[in-house]
Amino acid sequence: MTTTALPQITEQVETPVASAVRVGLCAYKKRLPPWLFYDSDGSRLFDEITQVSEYYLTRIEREIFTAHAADLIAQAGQAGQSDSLVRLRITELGAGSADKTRLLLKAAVERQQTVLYEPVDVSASALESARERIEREIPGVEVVPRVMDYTRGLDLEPLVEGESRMVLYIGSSIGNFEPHEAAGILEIIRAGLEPGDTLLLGVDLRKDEATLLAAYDDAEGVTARFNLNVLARLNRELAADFDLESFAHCAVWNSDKSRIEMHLESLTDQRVKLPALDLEVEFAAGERIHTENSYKYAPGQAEGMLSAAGFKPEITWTDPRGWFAVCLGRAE
Ligand code: AVJ
Repeated sequence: MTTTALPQITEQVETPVASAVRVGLCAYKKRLPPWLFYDSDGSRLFDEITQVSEYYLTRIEREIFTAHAADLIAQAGQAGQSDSLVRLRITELGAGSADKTRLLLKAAVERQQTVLYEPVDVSASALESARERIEREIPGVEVVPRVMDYTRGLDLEPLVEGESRMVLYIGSSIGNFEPHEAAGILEIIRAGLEPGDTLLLGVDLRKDEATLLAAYDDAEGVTARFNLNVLARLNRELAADFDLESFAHCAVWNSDKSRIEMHLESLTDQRVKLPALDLEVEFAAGERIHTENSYKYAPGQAEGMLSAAGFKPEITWTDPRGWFAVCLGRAE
């Protein structure tokens, strides 16, 4: 009998972090994708951002939910003529700490006594802590976490008889994506739903430049730390030697594209080693790494995006100044 050795796998496949960093820092215009922000320090810093006074997005969306949670839930549950029989199941994309969601979950429990809540996230640990906290704090909510990258497809549990699904995609999370990518994500969501199900989309609206810039460059420097943390993460995970003192946070309003951009600007000519990637990257003084886009929408634009993806926009709730919009679309 002869034995044949299995071929040896010599080349390691890179992790998603390593390959995103290699692609982004080898490009002519250097960039890093915004999902790299959210390691455990970055997620904590983002929670801190949501409490900074200049960062109006979270506060205003929460005010909208505080004022309208009951109408919002009633409207979503109005799937047909015999609406009193429809039970909502609430699915949230990119749930994070799910703080504002509580207001909607409480309103759902008031309407139907119990509610099944399915937070979807790529991080199993974030979902687990959200589950414990929400089940402890809101009796009547059963939390069933789903670990999934929704940008690649939405593979949800089928509903039971008499249920309708309400998907929450709030916090202007969609604003991180280019318009064509955002359209694709809404189509993915629609494909995972049945006619009559709903999508609640939260988007940040265009407003004066000073307000926008302050929200992404707060006086306390929390957003700067959040942005710079991506370099600290590369130092931790890829043994890189970024000197955090020689890069500066910068926020820019790009009016043509209607987006806030975040960059990290090199303050000197320098060379950075990334041994885990077997790579050295040169920076000229003033050269930037583009780390995030945060699109700001015109009134009516989110409704147009919903229509294009196969949802009928039903109601939009906004704040008195028109800074943020929450739109309910129904799958057709
Ligand atoms: C979580 C994507 C909505 O774009 O406002 C906050 C992330 N970046 N401050 C946003 C963020 C800088 C945030 N989103």
